[in-house]
Amino acid sequence: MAKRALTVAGSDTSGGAGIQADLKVFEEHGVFGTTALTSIVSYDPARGFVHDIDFVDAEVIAKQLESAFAMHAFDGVKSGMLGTPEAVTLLAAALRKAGAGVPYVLDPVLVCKGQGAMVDLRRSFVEELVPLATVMTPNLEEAAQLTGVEGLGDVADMKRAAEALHGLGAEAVLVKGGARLAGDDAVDVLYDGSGFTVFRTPKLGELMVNGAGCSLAAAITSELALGSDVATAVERAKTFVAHAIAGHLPNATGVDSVWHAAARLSPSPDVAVRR
Ligand code: PXL
Repeated sequence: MAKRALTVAGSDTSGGAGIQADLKVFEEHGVFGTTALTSIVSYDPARGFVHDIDFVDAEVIAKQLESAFAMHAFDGVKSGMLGTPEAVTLLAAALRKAGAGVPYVLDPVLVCKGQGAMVDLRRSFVEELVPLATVMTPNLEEAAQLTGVEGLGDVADMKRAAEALHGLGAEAVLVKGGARLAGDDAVDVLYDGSGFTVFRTPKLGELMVNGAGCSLAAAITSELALGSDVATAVERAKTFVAHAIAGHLPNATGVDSVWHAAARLSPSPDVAVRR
């Protein structure tokens, strides 16, 4: 029988990130996807496509979580843009009720590209969700904000931040440098409490894309649901997303959308993930 995953996240109207990404990525992995929607992101063409976020009421999020967990025994759960402290608390309660056997991937979305900080969820994440995470996937800015380790600029800094987040209770932490560190490689650091794994992929140019972070966390969730260990899940997910980035689709915003089916339909010969 197919494995099942739940994403608790926002809707990205543009199709690259959010639950749109998560469902497409689950499907690409042969995992049955379900959703609990927390927010709806639109883009205002009259104001340079600035993000506009509408939040779903807490009681509506509660009803979705109750439905989803009552209907399915999940093999993986992922969260993305939760948006409000109430949504964080509701998800934490649902995860605790589901029990520790379900892998949970926390993508601690604090900011959206092209948009400043949303509601400040730092404390909620650290107190309520980090201790429940099988893997958490902060980017450099999120890792800095969640740990207070400012200005992460190299692999040593990323290792320190990963250790700090592990110390707050996450089983494993993937700090995503992505293409933002100096050098020819995009670099991510995984820490599982016993050792570090550094993943490198050749940078695919300087381009900004929408949806890479959501897609990576959804791919890790899929791999964990299918039975991979964390390091294998991360390596495969990185390969999947590197193809999705290489296959990016232009749109009017100037920030291209990742192409979630690229690994299957148009894989790039330039993609290589090294440990
Ligand atoms: O990439 C962060 C992100 C997460 N979730 C939703 C988004 C975005 C960025 O566009 O729209 C719904």
